[in-house]
Amino acid sequence: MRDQEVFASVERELNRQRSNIELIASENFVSEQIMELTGSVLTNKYAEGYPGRRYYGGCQFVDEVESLAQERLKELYGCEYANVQPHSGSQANSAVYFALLQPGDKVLGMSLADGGHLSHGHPLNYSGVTFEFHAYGVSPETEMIDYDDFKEKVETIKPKLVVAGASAYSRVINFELMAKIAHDNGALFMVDMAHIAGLVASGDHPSPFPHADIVTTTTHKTLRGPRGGVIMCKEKFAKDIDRAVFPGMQGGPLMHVIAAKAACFGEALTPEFKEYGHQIVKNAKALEASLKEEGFRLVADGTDNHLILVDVKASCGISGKKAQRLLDEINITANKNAIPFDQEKPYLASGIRVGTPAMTTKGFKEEDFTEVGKIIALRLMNDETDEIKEECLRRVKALTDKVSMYKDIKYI
Ligand code: DSN
Repeated sequence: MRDQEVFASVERELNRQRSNIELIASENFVSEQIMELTGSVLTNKYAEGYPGRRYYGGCQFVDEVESLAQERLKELYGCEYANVQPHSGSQANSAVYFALLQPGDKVLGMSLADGGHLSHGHPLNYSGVTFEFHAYGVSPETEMIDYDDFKEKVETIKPKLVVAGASAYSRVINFELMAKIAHDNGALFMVDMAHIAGLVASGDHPSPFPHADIVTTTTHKTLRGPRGGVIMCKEKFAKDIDRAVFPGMQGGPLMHVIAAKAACFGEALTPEFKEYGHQIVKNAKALEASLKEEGFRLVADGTDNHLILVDVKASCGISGKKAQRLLDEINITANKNAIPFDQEKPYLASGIRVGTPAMTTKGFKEEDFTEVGKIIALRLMNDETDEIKEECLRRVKALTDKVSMYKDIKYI
């Protein structure tokens, strides 16, 4: 019997995804083939090990799927080796640390407060608990990565590993320079390109290859695949990485997700994907211009990629938490986010993070994002009145009515 209770909630979520303007920079809308593969019979199969070297019988077809995913990923980024088994980005990162480091080893990663990620050494995260992480960050003047300070830290701390990559950073990251500084000082250089993986694939952000020794990414952000992670590396690290993922960190790989990853990499190899990547950046520039025109202060004065950090505290005197709620109420979904040197606690935060990937997938163009910026301003720059709320809801609906997604899907 079909579980009506669960499907009813899923149907409500489907409707939310249809009717909202989705601005969470790390989210996207996958293709129907990717959803179909994620829900396929491969969910039934155990396949501990790697293609051709499994601990279970009956793996001949999942071997085909995993090998296809590996080959496509290598082609997409021009890397030497790929492990497509990590269940998530955090698990990909933990496997890299497990492969390259001993507990207590020194690592240098970007501070979460400046746009980094929990798994890059936050004291409450396994990374910060297990290894001696130090942090680099952004300059107070430009709010962009302070490469002089980074260099000084690499030279004085002498980390075994340097981690680049961010989850709330709107400018280009100079992987080439960071790799040179790391390598000149005897450190390995790893890039977690989760946020920008799709932009690297489309040529809209400089590639971490061939500068990095190891690259990790999630597959569900700009890359627009199923939820999951992957690790790419030079051939000389392949054995250690494989061993660290299985049996080090994980047991059976999620073969249904790996099939969806293979399809995602296939999609990312098409000319249409390149157009989508270019459009993400064009849309972000349009949103940047619109928000600036409306008087918002943007962290680092704007964006080069898919996301913008808006200082709502400085721009309209409210917390990120309140801005998130006000936008939620007009069907615009974003997340509160700390900004560099934030005076607020992270739960309140002074900023919101907005991104263009999901609505670019739905078909929004520059003029739509110009209007999104105006609606955000109308809602956040004014008193909380029913009239303004109604006007914003009407203008959001006018935008979302122009595009459609998952129109033949029905859960109840
Ligand atoms: N939680 C993700 C994000 O929203 O950026 C990073 O893993």
